[in-house]
Amino acid sequence: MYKNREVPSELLEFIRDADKFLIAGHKEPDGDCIGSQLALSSALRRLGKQARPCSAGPFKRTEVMRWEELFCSAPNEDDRKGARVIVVDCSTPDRTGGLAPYLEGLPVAYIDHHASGSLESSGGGGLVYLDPAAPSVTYMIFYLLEVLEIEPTVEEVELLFFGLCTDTGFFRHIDDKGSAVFDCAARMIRQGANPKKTYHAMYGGKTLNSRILLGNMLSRVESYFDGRLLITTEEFEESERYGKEGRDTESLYQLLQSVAGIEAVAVIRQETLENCTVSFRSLDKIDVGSIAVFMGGGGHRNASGLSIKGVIPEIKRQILEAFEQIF
Ligand SMILES: [Mn+2]
Repeated sequence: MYKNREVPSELLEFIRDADKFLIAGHKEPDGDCIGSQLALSSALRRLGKQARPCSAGPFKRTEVMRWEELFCSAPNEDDRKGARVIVVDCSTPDRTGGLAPYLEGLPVAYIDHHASGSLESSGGGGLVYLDPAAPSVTYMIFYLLEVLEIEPTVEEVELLFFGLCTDTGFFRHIDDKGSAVFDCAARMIRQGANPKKTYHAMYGGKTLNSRILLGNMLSRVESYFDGRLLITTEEFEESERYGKEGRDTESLYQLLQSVAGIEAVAVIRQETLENCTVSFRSLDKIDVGSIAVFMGGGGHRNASGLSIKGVIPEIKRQILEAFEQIF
């Protein structure tokens, strides 16, 4: 079923030949990361194996907060003894954040779909199953379970569908080459996934403060290169005042990307007095993945980000310089 994309036999052996796993993901997990970790853990447990989902957190995004208690943030000696690690939705140990020291020295396999992930970049070695064409890691896991001949439960398939919906922006990012994604979605729905319920889980439940912050950030948008690039910022005082939990970057992107003539969007947040995060989104043409890599981050062609030392005005200047090369 998984056309042209064979699950590596090494990964199948890695899973079949052991009974104890830590299922890790990247820090600041999103729906794809959480959905992958929980569905895979649950499926492995049904095979009679031990599988413990681990995450350094923080669980900032509204849509994943409800699962925080299922994750272990500091596996102890008992948890680690004889365990193998499967890391999802990233392919370098540092992306697991505070979890990395706990995973050191354990055999590890990565399952990822980020183009910037690679064998060499996985640092300490380990097995990397990378498919940049996959719309989400849950999509890869859906087929992995099929190859392992594990029929997913309704709960597992809901989690896998949730990840697929998260990473595709509820299918808005799928283009004319994406029919396989809908084939997969149809199968997930036949097995119990519910798009209406998933949509509400993804986009409902926002705080009023998150709407107020959205308004502030919209009112501060600056337009560059004849409106092809829009930049907005979140000041340090705002993240203190409104809380990071209320962030709704997806809605912000949606609003900004609906502006006529827009090709890319950059959001700079002053996270601490010394550090910012930057996230980029682009429509088809512009490769913001390479811009993020150039600035020390990573991601996809149309969605990327980084964490960087400095204050907003100085980082804005760097972003403008980077875009000047391509515009
Ligand atoms: Mn993902």
